[in-house]
Amino acid sequence: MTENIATPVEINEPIHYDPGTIEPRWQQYWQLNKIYEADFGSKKEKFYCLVEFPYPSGAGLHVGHARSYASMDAFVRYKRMKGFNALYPMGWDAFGLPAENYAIKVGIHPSKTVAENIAHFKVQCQSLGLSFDWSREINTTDPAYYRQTQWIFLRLLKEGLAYRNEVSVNWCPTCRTNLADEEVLADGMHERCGNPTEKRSQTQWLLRITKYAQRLLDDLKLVDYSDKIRVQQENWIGRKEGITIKFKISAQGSDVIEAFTTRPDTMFGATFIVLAPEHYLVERIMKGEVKVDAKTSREIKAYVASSRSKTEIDRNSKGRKKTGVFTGLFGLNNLNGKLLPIWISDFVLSHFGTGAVVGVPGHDQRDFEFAKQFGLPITRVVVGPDGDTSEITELVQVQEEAGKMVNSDFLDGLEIREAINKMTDHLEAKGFGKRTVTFHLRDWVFSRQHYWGEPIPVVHCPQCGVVPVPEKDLPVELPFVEKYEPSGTGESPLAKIATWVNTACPVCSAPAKRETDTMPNWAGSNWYYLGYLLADKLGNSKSQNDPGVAQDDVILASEARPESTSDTNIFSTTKNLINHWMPVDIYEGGFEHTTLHLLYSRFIYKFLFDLGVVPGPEPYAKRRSHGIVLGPDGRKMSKSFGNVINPDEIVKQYGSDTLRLYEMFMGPFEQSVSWSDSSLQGCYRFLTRVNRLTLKNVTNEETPKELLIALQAVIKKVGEDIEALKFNTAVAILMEFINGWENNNLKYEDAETFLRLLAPFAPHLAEELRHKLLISTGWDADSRGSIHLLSWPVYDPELLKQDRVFIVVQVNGKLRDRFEIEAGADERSVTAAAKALPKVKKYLSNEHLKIIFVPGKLINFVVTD
Ligand code: ANZ
Ligand code: ZN
Repeated sequence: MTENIATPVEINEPIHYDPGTIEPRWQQYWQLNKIYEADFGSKKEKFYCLVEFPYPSGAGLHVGHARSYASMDAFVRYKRMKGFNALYPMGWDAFGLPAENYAIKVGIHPSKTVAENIAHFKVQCQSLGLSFDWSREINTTDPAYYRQTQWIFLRLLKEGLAYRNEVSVNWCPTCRTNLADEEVLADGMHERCGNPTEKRSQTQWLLRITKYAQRLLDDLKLVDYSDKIRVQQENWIGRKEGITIKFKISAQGSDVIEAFTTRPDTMFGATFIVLAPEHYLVERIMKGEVKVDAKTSREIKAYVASSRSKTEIDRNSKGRKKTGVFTGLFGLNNLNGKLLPIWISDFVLSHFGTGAVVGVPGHDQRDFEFAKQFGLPITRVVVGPDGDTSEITELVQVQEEAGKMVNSDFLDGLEIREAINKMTDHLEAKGFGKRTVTFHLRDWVFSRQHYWGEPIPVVHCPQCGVVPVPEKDLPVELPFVEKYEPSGTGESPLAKIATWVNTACPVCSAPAKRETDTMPNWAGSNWYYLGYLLADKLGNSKSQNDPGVAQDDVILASEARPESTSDTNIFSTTKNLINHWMPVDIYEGGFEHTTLHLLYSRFIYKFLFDLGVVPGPEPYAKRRSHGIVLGPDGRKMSKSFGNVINPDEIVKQYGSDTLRLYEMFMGPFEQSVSWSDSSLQGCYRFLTRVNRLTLKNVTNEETPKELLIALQAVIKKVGEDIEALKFNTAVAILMEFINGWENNNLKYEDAETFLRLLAPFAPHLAEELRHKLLISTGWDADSRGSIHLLSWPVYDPELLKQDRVFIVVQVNGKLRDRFEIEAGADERSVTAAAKALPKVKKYLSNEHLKIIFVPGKLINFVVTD
């Protein structure tokens, strides 16, 4: 590998930092020598670093992508130098609406725009010098790739985890398409087009993710996610323990209502029952199966119709004006024989609990608002703060966490917690209710009525019903279409291609029709971390969807392909590979994907685990997320604000090393940061100085002791900081170090050590300078290959001990003393030394001492007495 250096560096170049010349040269060298390809035959310890693969939009790579990719690139480069066999792959999540919408607008086939966008993204990634292993590139729209996506779907179907059901779906009248909940913003607008959405009912494919809800929650214990991410997962899963209570409906035969509550302690305070407009009893009333008078029936019908257009937030928020209709019916409270009027109101959600609520207006704010609106009685059953037992009249209601029960028969005097247990036991013993666990998580609506997605591989046969396409016939390829417009009826544009839709039933050979729904754009990213491992096995099959092929003579690759004889399950033939590389060691990406994509891919991975395809229950051992890069004005970057920073421009002006370094230096990795040109220029100046110092201040004489000691501290700190994803402080200490270099010379070896430390952050310049060092000195280094294949420097602990710093000691923020200690000293030893100082000691009472410690700099004792 080291023999064929493609582009030797000229020795007599001027001392001028010219990234525009050196960067493309080294990029080419790295690529030719394949230095970043993971070794799939290696016995070295593996390290799998995953960053979220982009949707290749027309806008190209933005500085947010660059923050993630460059930082993790530094991390991976460091791991390689630490001796790991690292895998850092990249690919394209290329199905989805934008390409389709663009096709509708300008009439260019999505496969064409996607290919162009990918080419552009790839050039951008390469111009950043990212060390991706391009030999494992994947593309979710490649038939060879989505063949596996379809295979997973068929297995889900086989296990009863994919099913069809009539569901209430979000409908965007503008895009004329159905949407998943997560595509609808909090204000009810469609995430992509910004227009209002509605609800309507349609048969859809769903995945039974709820069956995995408990495991998705429990297994968070097995992984290392940052707290914020873990909490997002927990909240979305939303496990709640409570009880479902039965209420007989008076004068209506056998009908009962079941209501889910987390507060059975308050049941003596129940004064009404409320049903969601979608509740089955409401449906029965409207069909005339449950009798109410004609006027009420009309009112109910009108009310149910009007609630259709409201969003969940509109319906359920506290403080919104409550609406509703009284049904004229009553439910029996078994506890005290009281009759509770049954109302219908849209603040009750159909898909949470049982879609029916016991109204306890004394202690639940939405119930309170409802009771006020309709003049329903309000009963106190929990004693308020300060022993308040008066009637409840104020508008402000709290759902209390603690308090004693009143007006509640056998619960009187008990604390809420005890009362909940006692009541739950009582209701269960009497057969009035049943302990229930509910989840916020819903089954996942998995079909879209769109063209640009993976076809769902089933056939509808008039005799046999829904028939899966046999695995050997996968992939079911997307045909080429000329018209992409949604049909507007809610059907996919695929429904209009007769030659594709009409097929034979795989079971009985009778004429049958293909499913025309496609998968949502989350489907391909469910398993892409495995896709990289199989990239070569997936083959580089090019799509047959050549835009030049006319619609009528569509040829599907699956038809043209000879009868497949091999194992249809690629996963089983690559088991060793998967067992070796999984789980992903670290997964990094934006916060916008830490709820759904993370949950969906965890679910699919668990399913694959149950099938025996993967070695463990969790795909990602560790997950972190970077903060957003905001515009220079502190606002989110957006075309409309005119504050978008284009990475290409920065690379052109300053070089990619400066951009990379700056994106790591800009602030703590997990925090959002505003773009700063002056800080960017500071990074450029730093690299310019490194360039000059390496070419001028290097000799064959020993490095001065001070500087050598300082270098040991840098080795230690940069390594520790990278491990902790503290890229900004790692860069800061490199910057600090060169101040000491300015008036001194470093010996070759030590200069090279510094370059090794710089290599993860500024890979081009580090490579260039080391190369120049080798050539100009004739010095025989241990290897003449790339700096990125050298080992990470090791510091000398003896020398490090001699590195001393001054610590400032404060008490309540006031300077009291300072003292010298070895640079790496930890909080415990610094605290002990500082406490012993006479000038400090006299201010410290031993109790209530809070310590603020800034390593290497300061300790502040906060005495609160
Ligand atoms: C009686 C009660 C008394 C409730 C009380 C609360 C406080 P949280 O509150 O988030 O834990 N609920 C049940 N099903 C519902 C539905 N389909 N739509 C809207 N609200 C519904 O969620 C549980 C509570 O939400 C339940 O407990 C119920 O109100 C309400 F002092 O029942 B509770
Ligand atoms: Zn059939």
